[in-house]
Amino acid sequence: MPEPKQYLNFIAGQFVASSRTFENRAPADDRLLGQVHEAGAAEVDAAVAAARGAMAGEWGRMTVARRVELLHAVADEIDRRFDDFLAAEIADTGKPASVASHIDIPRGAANFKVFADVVKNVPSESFEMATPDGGKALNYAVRKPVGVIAVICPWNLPLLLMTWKVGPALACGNAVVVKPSEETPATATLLGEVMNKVGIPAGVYNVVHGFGPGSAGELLTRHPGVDAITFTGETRTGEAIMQAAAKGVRPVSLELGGKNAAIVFADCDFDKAVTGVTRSVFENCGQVCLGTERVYVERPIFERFVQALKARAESLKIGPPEEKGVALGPLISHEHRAKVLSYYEKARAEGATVVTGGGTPRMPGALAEGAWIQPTIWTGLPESSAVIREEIFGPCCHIAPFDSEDEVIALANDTPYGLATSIWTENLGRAHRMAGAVDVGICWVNAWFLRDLRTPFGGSKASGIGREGGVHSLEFYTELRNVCIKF
Ligand code: NAD
Ligand code: 6OD
Repeated sequence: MPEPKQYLNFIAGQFVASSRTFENRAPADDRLLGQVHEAGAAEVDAAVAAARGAMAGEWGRMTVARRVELLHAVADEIDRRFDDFLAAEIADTGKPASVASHIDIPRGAANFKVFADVVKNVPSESFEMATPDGGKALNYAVRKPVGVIAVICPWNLPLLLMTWKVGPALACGNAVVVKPSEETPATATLLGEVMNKVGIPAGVYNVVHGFGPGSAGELLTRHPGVDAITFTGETRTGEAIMQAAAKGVRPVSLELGGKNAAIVFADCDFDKAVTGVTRSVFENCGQVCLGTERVYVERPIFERFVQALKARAESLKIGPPEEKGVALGPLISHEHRAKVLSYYEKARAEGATVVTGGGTPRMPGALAEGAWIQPTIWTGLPESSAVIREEIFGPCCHIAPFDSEDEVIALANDTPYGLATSIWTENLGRAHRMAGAVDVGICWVNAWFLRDLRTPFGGSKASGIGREGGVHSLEFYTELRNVCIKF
């Protein structure tokens, strides 16, 4: 049994303890992984001061070429320590090693390389103009770092979503203070070791641990030394962060919740659609913001599709991260399981047909203490049901039939959220029509969670503000300055 770890804050290149700690437990079996050092006002002040110091020092003067070189070195060092990152991520989240080793950790490294290359290659605009006195002026735009960026992260894809912000922020020359989720402190802490190893100057990357309200999250987002806030998490938390950002008129980038629809037409490639929807509903135990919780299937294939998805759900092997063939880990915590199970109860109370699941699996030995849950499918609920309207963030979906494009567009768009949709059809014209009609930031056709990091990523309506990815990240992480020279 390994010794419980100490998850320390990382401030100005040093690992820093604090007087208050809280437990980090593994969702797979509730074992104690270690003690997390909660940052108070003193640690948050120190982290912000370290970041400001870095901006005023070597980092602020560094050439783009050197910054790019360093960020490539960060990615290479994550790759070199792949097994350490993998072990840390699967202990904190309980997700299958097969998932974390294909998605979370490789993306953790890629996020540094891709944005370093974007910054290296991005052109700037220039306009020559005639002036009233018969002369000329040349306008050109230059990108400057914004300053100190607060990065507030969720627990579902901890390294991936944290580096998705830290990569572009650093590539653009900013310094960051990261507040990882209280549920998943490990990989952000480990990244501090990587930063020191490759020679990122002290203060460029800082980590403060803790909770949201009344803790490190709120202290950081309210801190006057923070110039901008980038946040991924629940829509309600996004509202609180936007209020904090209003003081000082600081920019926010918000990647928030979703209630995403999958739309399956009778002309789809049936097996591909079933495989795709199985992934979009159940991957990461349903804890992906882009995941599907509402499935609409064209009536001629409705019954066949429900039975096929049921068979797939029942074939998913539930088990601990390292076990071969496991497809479904636990939920992140007992608290989150209680929330998801409350929706399982609501579905029953509202008269759903429970096609499969609806409860918790029996797990052997120590695993019986984990936050396990059954993959669940419902049919027969009215669209007004809480299960169809509210984000659950678990391995579950409701399936309803539809009869026409217009009907399914109205159903898919009838939600306060607007994050992602996946559409399954072999009809090209229909694919384009539907992609134009659904009110979301990301629309996949015959795919799901297929990512090209150069593309705009974000949500409409209550799913977020702003777009990140490729050059779109530069819009948030840089100030674009126009220089006008008369000659
Ligand atoms: P959460 O909002 O509960 O917490 C996210 C982070 O915010 C945590 O670090 C938390 O400590 C911090 N926080 C909470 N209250 C705060 C406050 N008042 N001030 C400052 N910080 C505060 O979200 P979660 O439960 O960690 O993640 C799940 C949610 O995230 C789901 O709603 C999911 O849809 C969403 N999500 C969205 C995206 C996206 O790209 N749109 C990606 C992943 C997750
Ligand atoms: O792939 C990404 O860049 C991204 N931001 C994914 C978000 C997943 C949400 O859980």
